[in-house]
Amino acid sequence: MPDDTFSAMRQSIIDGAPSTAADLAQHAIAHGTAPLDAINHGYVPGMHDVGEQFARGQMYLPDMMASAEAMRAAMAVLDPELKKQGAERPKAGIVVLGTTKGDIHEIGKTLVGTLLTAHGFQVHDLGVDVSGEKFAAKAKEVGADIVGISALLTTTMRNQKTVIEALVHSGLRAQLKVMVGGAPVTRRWADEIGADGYAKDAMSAVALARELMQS
Ligand code: HCB
Repeated sequence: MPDDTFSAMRQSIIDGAPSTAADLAQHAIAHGTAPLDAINHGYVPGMHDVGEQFARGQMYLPDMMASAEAMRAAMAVLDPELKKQGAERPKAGIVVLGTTKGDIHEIGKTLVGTLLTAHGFQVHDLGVDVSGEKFAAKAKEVGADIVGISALLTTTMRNQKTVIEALVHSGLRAQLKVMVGGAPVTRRWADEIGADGYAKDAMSAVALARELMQS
């Protein structure tokens, strides 16, 4: 895929243009581009630009919402392509996934879920604004091997710890692994709150989940 297509994808996110973003995704698939390349080299860099412009006060909340819509439109095209691969694989493990209480950022968490599914994991996505109790109840219900907790705000990162505490209180902590991620999250933070691992992006989350299944 030529670089100018990746930059058009990036621009469609910055412009908050869902139909352009979706058309470019269709075009990429029709021309044999790996969906993950389109995500990693086109759309995600666009989201990063949006975040930086927002931080500098050059973009406002409605712009950021429009960009998220464009990302969703692209993912609606790419998601089924990514998931197709998962149906043909043996089950790699059971994952319960969600974004912490007070946090409505879902794009990164959903992408992690899609790639885990594409790599054979059975994923139960609880969505956004999820309490520790909900994580624990779902993990118990489905017999989770891994709980994946996303947080995009410095103010909601601490709720990752609350989820781990809920898992301890419900007696589940020793039976499963916890992985954390999200833009402000670091390996150091993961160690500090007693998570089993940290992943910086969706592909690393798949590698980490595989590793955690072996440990
Ligand atoms: Co939002 N927002 N936002 N936002 N937002 C951020 C996160 C800021 C960094 C922007 C900035 O200031 N530079 C900032 C947070 C600052 C901070 O806390 N330090 C911020 C803010 C301030 C806010 C509001 C408070 C703004 C306001 O209302 N004034 C508000 C919060 C609302 C709330 O949650 N209570 C808000 C709202 C929004 C929306 C609704 C407009 C929209 C979200 C829409 C949606 O998700 N449906 C939004 C967006 C889109 C962003 C940015 C621009 C992009 C986030 C994103 O989708 N990134 C973001 C800027 C940024 O992050 N650079 C900005 C792309 C994905 C692919 O990356 O990092 O989410 P990711 O996920 C990766 C990775 O972290 C890892 O894998 C993923 C895939 O590669 N990963 C995991 C994630 N979770 C994992 C879990 C695991 O177990 C393992 C790996």
